[in-house]
Amino acid sequence: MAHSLFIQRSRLIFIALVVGTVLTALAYYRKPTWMRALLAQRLPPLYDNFREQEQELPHYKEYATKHIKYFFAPNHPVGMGWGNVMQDYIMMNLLARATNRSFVFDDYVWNSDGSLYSDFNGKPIPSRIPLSAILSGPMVGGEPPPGDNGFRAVSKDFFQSICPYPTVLQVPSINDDRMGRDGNISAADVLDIWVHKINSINDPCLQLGESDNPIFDYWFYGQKTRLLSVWPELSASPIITHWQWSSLIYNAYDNNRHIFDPHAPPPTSEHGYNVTPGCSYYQDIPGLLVLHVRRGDFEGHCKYLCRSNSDWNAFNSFPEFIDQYLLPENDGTLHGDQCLPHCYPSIAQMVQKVSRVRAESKEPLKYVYIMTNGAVSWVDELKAALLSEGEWDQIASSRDLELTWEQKFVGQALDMFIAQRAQVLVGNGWSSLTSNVVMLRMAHGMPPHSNRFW
Ligand SMILES: Nc1nc2c(ncn2[C@@H]2O[C@H](COP(=O)(O)OP(=O)(O)O)[C@@H](O)[C@H]2O)c(=O)[nH]1
Ligand SMILES: [Mg+2]
Repeated sequence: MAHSLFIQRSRLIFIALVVGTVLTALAYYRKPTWMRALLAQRLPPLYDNFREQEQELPHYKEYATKHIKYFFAPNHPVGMGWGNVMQDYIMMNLLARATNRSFVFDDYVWNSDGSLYSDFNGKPIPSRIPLSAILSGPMVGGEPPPGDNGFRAVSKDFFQSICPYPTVLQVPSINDDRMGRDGNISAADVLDIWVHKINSINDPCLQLGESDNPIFDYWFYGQKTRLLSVWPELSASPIITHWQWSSLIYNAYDNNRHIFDPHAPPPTSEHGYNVTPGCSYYQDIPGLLVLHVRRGDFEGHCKYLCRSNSDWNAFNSFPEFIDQYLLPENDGTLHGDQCLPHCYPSIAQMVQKVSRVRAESKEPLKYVYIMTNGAVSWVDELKAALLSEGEWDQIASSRDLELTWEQKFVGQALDMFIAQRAQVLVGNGWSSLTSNVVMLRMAHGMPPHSNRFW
């Protein structure tokens, strides 16, 4: 009896062991990459040190006892690329400033369901990233430039501790048809209407509706004629004049400099994290041509953009630029025929454009850096095609960067910073990521003709 019980138990243990091993192996080898990463305990970073610092900014003590008015827009776009989110952050900061309120910053939120991690094409990513892991400077509570009397920004947590019961302004109660997609009121006029409304509110604690659409919905940025109206105000705002990336980005930049700036002198103390206008971080890198090559989701997205006759994004259309996009309706061409080579150019089309841009550049271009979300093998093909058409001292891409685990998930900001310093940039007219770089380049005095488009 005891003997057969022993055999039974041993069998059970054996079966459990086999099933366990098979399941683990299956999970490891067959499950999506994010599951493997999970099993390997390579969970995405949560940037706790950045989050902690956001809660301890030096001005909080003083602000807690002073009568200061705040403006919080909790309705930044969610589940969208950093380019779109950055646009809303900038416009909302402009509004806070125009109404003399302290700007309240939140995270870069991919997924607002309260989770720590989300699945992005089979890979785990952080659901939210503290904004200070991407940026430093005035947007995240940094000191304002000398002589500026604006209030410093505060974190959402600080705002909520000071303002447990804020006045909530619902966006649809102010945004009307004139401000809508088919309206014709300019972005500057929309801001004026909001400034007027906010200035009529005495409550120092003010926020927009949490689940409202942003005041400037994403399509607004696709209507350049309406958006460019804010340029005078925007380009003079400290948020843009003193735009700064995070220490994480500057660190990644310094560690990878040989990839996009092969003849750079070794970093000096000037390359600290306190970047101010005039410091070399704001100047161009001689000989560097940066190509923004939007791949991935743009394959399908460009077809939609072309079919719907969409215009170039936000700040990609300064009248001084060499490359202008004429909407097909204005010249009678079929949408796709005219649009796709600019939105989703083939390798051959890119090689041709690069040759032209190089020939037209006033300064000699020697190195290429391809900033992209394209696949490694495809980028290799592009590199080879560029090299077969012209001699370059070096061609590298985003895929050649060596990034720490924390830097990996904010890599787009490093690419933007590199593009900011290119001698010449070829961008994608429909991309908000390109537009944000072009906007910073224009505000920091790069020549307009150095901004080119596919
Ligand atoms: N690292 C890197 N990521 C990019 C690049 N272009 C696009 N991406 C990724 O794709 C997203 C694109 O979305 P978004 O920033 O909204 O720009 P848009 O879609 O081009 O308007 C970015 O946030 C990045 O995650 C690039 O050049 N470099
Ligand atoms: Mg986008």
